[in-house]
Amino acid sequence: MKFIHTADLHIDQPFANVTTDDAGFQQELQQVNHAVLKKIVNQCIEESVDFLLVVGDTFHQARSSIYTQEFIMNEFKRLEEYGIQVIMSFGNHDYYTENRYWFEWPENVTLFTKEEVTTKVITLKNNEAVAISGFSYEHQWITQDKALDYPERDLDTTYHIGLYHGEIGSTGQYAPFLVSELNPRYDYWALGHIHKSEKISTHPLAIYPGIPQGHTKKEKNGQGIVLVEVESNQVDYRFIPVSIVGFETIEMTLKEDLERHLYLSKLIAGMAQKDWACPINFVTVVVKPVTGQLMSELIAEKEEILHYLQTKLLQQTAGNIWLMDLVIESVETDKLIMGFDASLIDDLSAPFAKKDEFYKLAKDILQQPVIAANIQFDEEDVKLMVQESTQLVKDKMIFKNEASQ
Ligand SMILES: [Mn+2]
Repeated sequence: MKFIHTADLHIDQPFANVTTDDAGFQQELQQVNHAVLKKIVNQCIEESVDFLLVVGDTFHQARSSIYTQEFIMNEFKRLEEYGIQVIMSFGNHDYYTENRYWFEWPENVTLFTKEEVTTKVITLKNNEAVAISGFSYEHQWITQDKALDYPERDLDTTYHIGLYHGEIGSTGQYAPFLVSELNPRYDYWALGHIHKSEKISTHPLAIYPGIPQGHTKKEKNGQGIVLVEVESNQVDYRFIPVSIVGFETIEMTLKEDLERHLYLSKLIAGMAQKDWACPINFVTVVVKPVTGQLMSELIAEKEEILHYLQTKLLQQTAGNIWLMDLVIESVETDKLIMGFDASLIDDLSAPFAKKDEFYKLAKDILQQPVIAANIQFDEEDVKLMVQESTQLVKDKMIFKNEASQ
């Protein structure tokens, strides 16, 4: 038995913060999500798999666009021509509602549409039978652990696979489960929901494929698909990257003796000449100025410098690089910020860097239904937010201070 496992395509999610008015580039970006699904379908055909498992959050929206629906169904039909089946469940983003789909799902597609765990049996070309147990979201949240609802291994079929879209933990809104609860007699647990590629257990083999295509800089660790081969008791797997847009962060240093008229060209050349992994790369550049003077100047003109570099890089690399952000690193100086030591700002922000304190402060906002449905902060987000706002306060104060001198 050979199959490809994917999840979390989020196929109608746009790329965040692409502010360019370069129409060609915008158009190229609009094709990316579709092109990623085409790559997955092509892989299935090239590897002559028996079936494709799609474990939730195929659509980013519960109400998906008609064009997107048609596109996906046509891609699945392409698999039908090769006798490849598709087994699909719905996640917290695309939770299943009947009558939301304007086309008939192709005949090679088997859907899980119920929140209860059910089992479907499919037959492979060699006549071996595979039991597949799983569930779909019918609501945005599932607070119950579903792992213990899975049936015993089916003894009448050659293989048994579990589909599970959810998070690891003892409580949570996304069908929280414990790894130890996954039935060890299943041949494979196909997981979804976590956007990072990770094998969470070897016996039984349980894998999060990660997101095939990230849409924000936090989602840079997804490989997206797993190719799995099971022969009697032997299970082999490998991740296959399919992303078209990559997210990268690089550091560049501006030395003291570099002449002013070379700054911008040095930044552009440094980025344009690098070997990037993906056809399109969303890059965050951390600029390390060596003097406090230069730092203040860069900060003062950051917005315009950023816009200039974005435009030039898109032109010079024919859409290979989108500069997401310039982070101007602070320079350790003896200079006082508005009469205070620079470390004072760090001291002030320190309490908010603690997770509990942040949630206490942001509780009212985070409990608003619209926000709760769309925004979740993990520890890393909170840390980054505190860091960025601390830096912002410092930048403003240093600049004001220097301007007034
Ligand atoms: Mn999800």
